[in-house]
Amino acid sequence: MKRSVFLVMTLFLLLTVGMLAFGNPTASVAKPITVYMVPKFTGAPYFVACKQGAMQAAKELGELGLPVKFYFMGPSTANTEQEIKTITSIIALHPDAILYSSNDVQALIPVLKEAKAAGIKVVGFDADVADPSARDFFVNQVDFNELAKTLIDLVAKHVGPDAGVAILSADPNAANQNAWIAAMKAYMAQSYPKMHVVTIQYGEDLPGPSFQKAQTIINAYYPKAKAIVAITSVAFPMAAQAVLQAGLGGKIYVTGLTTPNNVKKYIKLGVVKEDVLWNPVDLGYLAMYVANDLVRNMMIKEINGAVYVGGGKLGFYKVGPNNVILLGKPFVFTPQNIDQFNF
Ligand code: RAM
Repeated sequence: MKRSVFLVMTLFLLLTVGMLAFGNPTASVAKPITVYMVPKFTGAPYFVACKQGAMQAAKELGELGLPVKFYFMGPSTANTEQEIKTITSIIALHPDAILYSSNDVQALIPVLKEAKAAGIKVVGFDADVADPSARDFFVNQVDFNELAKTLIDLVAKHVGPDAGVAILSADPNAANQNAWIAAMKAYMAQSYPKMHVVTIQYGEDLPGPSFQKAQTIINAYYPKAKAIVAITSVAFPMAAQAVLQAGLGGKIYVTGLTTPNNVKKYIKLGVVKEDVLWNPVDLGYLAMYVANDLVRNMMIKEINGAVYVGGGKLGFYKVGPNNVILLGKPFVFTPQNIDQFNF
């Protein structure tokens, strides 16, 4: 970032916060804003971590004189219909912003548009919908191609460049998982032309069905598939459990995306060697800052037209095409580092 741009941003932030917190003797604290976070489902450590990050940001903003009333609401397990109902009920409460992670790439579009039409700022995080005009911004947790490279390089390293791969996904209509699958296939074709996807199974982000689909992979596709890449936080521990129960630990390489606490046990048992993710706490934190900046009109416009958003302690983020803000890079948890993390 150019030094002048950085200086302008710093000055802007100091002035805004200074004005809101100290500058106005009659009202040193701004009017509270109300923000609802609607995850795909509430009952998983992954989304609890997102919630923690959002709460942290809300607390910080409050301390800066920018109070936020924060609510976390959604279906307890993955369910598109319930998610739509939740958002419909929230619209009736007229909040300032809704943060969503969509179970389905299409089905939420009308209800998000309804929220926007009602004057509510709509910010996606984790999983988007297909129509960018249905929301204001989307906070993307990780670059699709970097994530694909990280997962597929691990498969190549442990199983070989010609490995048969079984993918265990979430809902067949999940935007994030489908984008990662496409990126993994493209990266395989480019870097390991003999590697191939043997099957894709969908466990709907539910523990029971994910476990069953992992068993299907083991019973119907092993040894053609010697790697399972489980790309939902719910499915990965289920796949590890299925491989353990089948007595195939070390024979089928299992990796994927989940919170570290979900796979510590399997790492200790040697069934899992690596777990890949990003920081879900930071994801919720950044999404909350984006909502705040949007509602309070605190986005920063640079001279050449680029827009930046202030992400609190995470720094400034440039808004990309289609109003997507990229959080960062994938992180690999290994037997050596996993005990440093507790989420
Ligand atoms: C699940 C959800 C979420 C995804 C993580 C990795 O909990 O499907 O959208 O980002 O896994």
